[in-house]
Amino acid sequence: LRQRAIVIWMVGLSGSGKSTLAKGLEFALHERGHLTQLLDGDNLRSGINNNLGFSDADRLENIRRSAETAKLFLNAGLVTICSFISPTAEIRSMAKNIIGATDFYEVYINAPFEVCAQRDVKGLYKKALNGEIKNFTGLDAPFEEPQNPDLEIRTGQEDYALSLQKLLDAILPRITF
Ligand code: GGZ
Repeated sequence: LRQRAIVIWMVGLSGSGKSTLAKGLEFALHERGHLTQLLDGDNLRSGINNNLGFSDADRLENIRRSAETAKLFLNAGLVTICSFISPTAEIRSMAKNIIGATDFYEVYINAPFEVCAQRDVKGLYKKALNGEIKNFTGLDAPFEEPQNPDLEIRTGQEDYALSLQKLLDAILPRITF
């Protein structure tokens, strides 16, 4: 196997399509013989980050540990796909600093708040809008849009197949040589 390892850091609101695209990307890379590791809120917040919530400080620590974990997989040679809301410029620059700019590829999964709230796959937006969840990203917790991502995918405007194709087209040349 020949691959150049990088960290693909996917940023976006809850329900924007990060996890779905991350899983689709991982499958497509596996089909091509690549070795990958997927890191997301689900597998890290249930384990090493299980003492963290959604305050600003906890999100910063969540991303710090997640980026350090991603760096270990990067250094082991895996294409490491990270899917975290990563809501602020501060959080994202910390992740980039931990991983190192040359191996960090930032993808903004851009779907408007209204679209994510409309989808509401997990019912979280309904709860947040009813005041049952505090510090919800985009509502009463900040989401600063990435100003200069390496790639932007507009899942509100294009379907899954096209989004995944754009992601693959951008990533494959960066991990093959
Ligand atoms: C945002 C929340 C919250 C609050 C629970 N705000 O769509 P999901 O459910 O599966 O993904 C979201 C996940 C966000 O975790 P991250 O580790 O990616 O966030 S961060 O980068 O900001 O640290 C959502 C769920 O957790 N969730 N409460 N208050 N999302």
